[in-house]
Amino acid sequence: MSLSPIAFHGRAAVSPVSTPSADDASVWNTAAVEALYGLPFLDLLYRAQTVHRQRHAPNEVQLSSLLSIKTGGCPEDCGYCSQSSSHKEAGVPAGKLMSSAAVLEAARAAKAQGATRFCMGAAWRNPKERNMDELTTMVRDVRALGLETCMTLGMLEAAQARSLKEAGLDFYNHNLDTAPDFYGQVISTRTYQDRLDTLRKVQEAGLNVCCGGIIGMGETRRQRAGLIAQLASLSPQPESVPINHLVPIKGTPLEGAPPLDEFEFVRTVAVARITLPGAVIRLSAGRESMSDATQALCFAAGANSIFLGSKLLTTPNAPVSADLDLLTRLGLQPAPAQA
Ligand code: SAM
Ligand code: DTB
Ligand code: SF4
Repeated sequence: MSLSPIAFHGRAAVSPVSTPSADDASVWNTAAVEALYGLPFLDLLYRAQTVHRQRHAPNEVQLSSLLSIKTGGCPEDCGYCSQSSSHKEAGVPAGKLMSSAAVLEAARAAKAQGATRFCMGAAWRNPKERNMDELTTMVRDVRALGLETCMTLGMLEAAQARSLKEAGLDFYNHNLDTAPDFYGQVISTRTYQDRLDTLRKVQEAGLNVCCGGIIGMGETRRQRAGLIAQLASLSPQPESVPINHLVPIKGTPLEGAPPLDEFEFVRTVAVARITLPGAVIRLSAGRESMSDATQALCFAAGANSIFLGSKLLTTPNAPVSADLDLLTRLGLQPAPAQA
């Protein structure tokens, strides 16, 4: 039996906010994005769900798996991160780069669990030349399993981005993290411009860009809007946009960040969906402490990717069985590979 849409004959009206057409990034300045945030919650969700259905399969969620291939001892001082050598109290010891054989084994396990993309993260400011052979071997091996590949290794030189692309890398993750006017309160060891420069090199190498940020670090709503406006203004817009909820980690400067209203997080997902209509929006860190209902609202707001696996980089993620159960309860299907 097919169901027809429910007609509504009452006082129908969605609150007015002009919606720029398609991917017209130039119109999404901070004020325009902040106006979206200010919509009544249900109007915002309706708009986001409408955009989502125009560009994406409505009931599909992309499944990625994450592995820390080099943990801890990072020279950067990102205030949220357990892996910075400035945050020893967080208790994450510095490790060495994993062997490509061990990475391949982890990728096999991720595929068996249902992931279609394997993301490899390293606690580096940037990869060294001496690491490149091992990194390109990892990419080739994981690609040969039939998985999409993603890496996040810090800043890249143009030649490094090209080598990774030639090896078969599909996506490079490098986040803007927050708005330019809040950034300096979170990180002092590299600039916003450094990040934009790496993103340009990644894009010029022909890699798909995965770029997003963290919500809940004590930023204002205007600063959240500032982050989304930056992401929406990237040209071309990123193919993948992780929206992380801060995981407050003991021993980091942001361990005591003020709690965020969960609806504000859902609003951020919706605003990202509307302003980045073609991107896959990844409901990224922080799901472990979210209720099933909040996650379902995030899917309704246009999130269509999650990390599957019981660990992120250094913090726990929801158990695989619980995630697969949630998808089943919501009638959501794993999406086919994107790249
Ligand atoms: N070192 C590389 C870099 O920073 O570009 C790659 C790894 S880094 C851990 C990747 C991203 O994870 C960061 O940009 C940040 O957005 C996110 N992240 C790290 N710690 C987090 C936390 N405690 N809560 C939420 N997101 C976090
Ligand atoms: C991203 O934006 N989020 C992921 C991935 N890119 C590498 C990392 C989340 C890390 C959460 C904190 C941790 O486990 O250390
Ligand atoms: Fe290093 Fe990345 Fe952590 Fe920043 S987020 S301290 S660059 S591992």
